[in-house]
Amino acid sequence: MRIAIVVARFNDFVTERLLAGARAGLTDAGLADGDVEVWWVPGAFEIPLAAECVAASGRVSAVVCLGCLIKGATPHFEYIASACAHGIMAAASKTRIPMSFGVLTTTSAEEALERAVEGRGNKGREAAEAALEMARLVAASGDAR
Ligand code: DLZ
Repeated sequence: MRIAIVVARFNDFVTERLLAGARAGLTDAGLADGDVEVWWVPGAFEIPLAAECVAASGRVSAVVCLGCLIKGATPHFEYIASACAHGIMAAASKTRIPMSFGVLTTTSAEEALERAVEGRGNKGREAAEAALEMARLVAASGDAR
């Protein structure tokens, strides 16, 4: 199985940790480093298009989407968060490739860091596990690529 991770650079002091958690989750599930491709994008707003592009390439069974929106620092937080969530769902529906939502929406940097701890509780790891579960489900349904 090959998996893509699309990760936003904005707030990379958090997203780097989400990426590490996602990579650890995929490694623990038996994937080799070579089975994982990482796409960096500027911010959460750009995640859906990159996720759709990599899904449409036919190379991957699922896409893990990682980002971090911090309300205090982002006046148009709701717009970006909503566009990101709806865009990811639309991209998954269009390509029929599962995409998981590991995009934090918090009120402070402290809250975000709490969700990016090492090990269990890291939302990047949880998003990777969800993507794998969905990829297996889609494969079992006979709709696998
Ligand atoms: C512009 C912006 C702001 C203010 N805040 C965030 C954020 O908290 N998290 C995030 O991932 N991206 C943010 N961005 C950047 C937008 O997602 C996008 O990259 C830019 O508006 C350029 O299209």
